[in-house]
Amino acid sequence: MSDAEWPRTWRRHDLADTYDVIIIGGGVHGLATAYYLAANHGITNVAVLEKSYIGSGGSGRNTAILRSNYLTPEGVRFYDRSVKLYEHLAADLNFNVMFSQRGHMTLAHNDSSLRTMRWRAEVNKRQGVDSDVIGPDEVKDLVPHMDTSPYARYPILGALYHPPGGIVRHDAVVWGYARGADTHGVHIHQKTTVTGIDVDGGKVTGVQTDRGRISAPVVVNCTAGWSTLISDMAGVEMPVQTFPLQAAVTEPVKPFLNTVVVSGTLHVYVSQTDRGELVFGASVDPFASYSIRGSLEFTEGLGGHVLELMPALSKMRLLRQWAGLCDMTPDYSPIMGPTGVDGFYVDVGWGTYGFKAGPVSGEAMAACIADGRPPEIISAFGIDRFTDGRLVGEKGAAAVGH
Ligand code: PYC
Repeated sequence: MSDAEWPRTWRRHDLADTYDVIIIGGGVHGLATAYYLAANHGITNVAVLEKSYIGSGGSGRNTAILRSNYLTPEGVRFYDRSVKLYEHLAADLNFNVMFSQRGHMTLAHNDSSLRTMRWRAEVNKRQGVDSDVIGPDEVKDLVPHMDTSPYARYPILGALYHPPGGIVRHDAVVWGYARGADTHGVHIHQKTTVTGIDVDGGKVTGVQTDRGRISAPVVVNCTAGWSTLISDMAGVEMPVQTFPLQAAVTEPVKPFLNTVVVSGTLHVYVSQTDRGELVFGASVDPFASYSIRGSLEFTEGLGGHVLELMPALSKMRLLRQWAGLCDMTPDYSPIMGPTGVDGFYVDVGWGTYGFKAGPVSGEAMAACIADGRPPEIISAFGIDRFTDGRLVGEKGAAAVGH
């Protein structure tokens, strides 16, 4: 089949003058919101505006780890709904997203980490999520290459083990939602930059773009990295700071690592892709920035920490490194729902948790827009919690330090 004959996965459209809903951001959150608006609520006169190409932001820069072993009941319920949606996503979208539920292990190297793991395991179990604390012998059974000797510099005292966690093919999730939304009639406009949001008498009326103005009674900010800049355009201030998060990938080798491994103490997480590469990440950079460049400091630190855990990897070569942008909120939970501007909604502040929340966020934001009020599953994540003092602290569930 020549390139010319290859069927387009989503179509190109002229920019219409008016839509019922404009979604800013063509990542998994924006595309999933568009898809569920159309598929679940019959709202199809929807545009997704993406300043670059779809999936070019956080959706294409994450390490594709899925899990629901959070710390708060609100967080566990929310991310568990996402895992459930991911379990059926390939069938729902008729697109192979390669979700591999290979288990997720968070190592404890000291007593206080072990205490947090036990706490998380209890909260998880009460919410019906499969998650438990295991000992060093079980860690060794699951990951034979791990140095579980008590004489290691950072001995492994145990781990929080979460069998439903795993990895997914992140591009496929983006493309699957894009194709699904397109099939329902949603317009996906790539290379379309929003330059302003029009508000009249406290109500949103449309957006300005570098391709012209569009009217809409509903505008949704589904961006990451630029979420404060977009919200500022509507006059809505977000308690968000943006930090880069770096990642790296090695050459492919034979499969040997069948579990996602996280060490918060060593600031590293690693999984092996179906192609055999190891994908690594670490903690967010220690300064606020919009840079998406990798740094030598990151690779040096990463290499040292990975070898503490698995000395056998010393000969592996890193092929690439990159960074994505993380919008951190004060409590490490997202900001979702309506704002003080009528018709202006936000789905932002994802920190390092954004990709795994794509499906549930799309489903919940679509319901919020269609019904005019946030569904129960996101009721704890409204922006007013920062003024009312109802924070949902999820720092303790982070894969690595922040
Ligand atoms: O929360 O599992 C996580 C995660 C991994 C990488 C970034 N966040």
